[in-house]
Amino acid sequence: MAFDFIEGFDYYPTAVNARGVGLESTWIRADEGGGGISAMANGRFMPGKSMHLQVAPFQAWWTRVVPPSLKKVVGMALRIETLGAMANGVGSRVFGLLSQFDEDLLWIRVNNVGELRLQAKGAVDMPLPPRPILSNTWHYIELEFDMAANGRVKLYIDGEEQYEFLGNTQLNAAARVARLRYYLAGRTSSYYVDDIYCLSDVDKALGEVRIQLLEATGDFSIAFAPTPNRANYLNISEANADEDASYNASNVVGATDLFSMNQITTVPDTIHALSIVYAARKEDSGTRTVKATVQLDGQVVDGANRNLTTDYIWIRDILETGPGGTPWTKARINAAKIGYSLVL
Ligand SMILES: [Ca+2]
Ligand SMILES: [Ca+2]
Repeated sequence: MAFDFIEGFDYYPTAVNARGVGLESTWIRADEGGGGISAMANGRFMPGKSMHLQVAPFQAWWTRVVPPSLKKVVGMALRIETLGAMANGVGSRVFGLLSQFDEDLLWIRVNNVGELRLQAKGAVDMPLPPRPILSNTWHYIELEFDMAANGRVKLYIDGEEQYEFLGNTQLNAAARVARLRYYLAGRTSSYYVDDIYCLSDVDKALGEVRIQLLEATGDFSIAFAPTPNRANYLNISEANADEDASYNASNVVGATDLFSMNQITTVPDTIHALSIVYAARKEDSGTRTVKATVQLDGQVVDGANRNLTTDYIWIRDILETGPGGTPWTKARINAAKIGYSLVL
């Protein structure tokens, strides 16, 4: 299993951050008319946030670039505000998989009575048994897509298998699944998205996924100097990174800060991955490298080494197992100390 990304939206202070100002390679908004089309809203589970894609007087879409691969598994929570505003018949486009050349590979459409349909290659309709999507209700939708001459599309709604297509799903030999896209459906209906995951090169959907934000709630062991001079966790535990207003700094190779985190409450006791998000920059002219690090039961597991620039960069690591390669559990996440270390 290889996670392309996990997205709960809970750490974005504003929609602007989710649309590309914060983390690298995040969502990119495009439209025909300009203006804001999305905002943060109450999440599927509270506390937490979702992204609200709001009606605009023009066509709009919202794209995420992912590593190109022939196989993808995508899961998402979706809540359409007013089904009656969707198009009749085959319905309005809501979600799509696209190639690295922006070619349409697969669309999810929803019509005005809540029937969900798939269209492959932008044209071939795959009629589904009617399975109504309800207005203003969270549904969890998962797609398994294998792009090949002997390919496959499988759809789950709320954990139940709804449909499987076996056949040619290949657009052309060069195409890979490389973009995920939400469409502001037919300009007429707003909707919310939350708890998205994307996997490469696997066959099996994870089942309904919930993502919970954990923040540092106390210092466990610290080596970085805090600015201002207060508990280190206070300088880094913030939804909106405040850059040089409050931070922890060190020029000592090996220096490590570890924090205790608030406890998981809403997530079931199967943990697919831990995603660590942080922002960092360097001040000196030489190379500086940092890594995220997790300590548990006297063992550690690290994120990738990251070279810093003099401007802040947002960094995200996804750790699919804990120290020693041991699967995560709720108890192990709750016991873990999480932080960062200066590598160089
Ligand atoms: Ca959320
Ligand atoms: Ca800060």
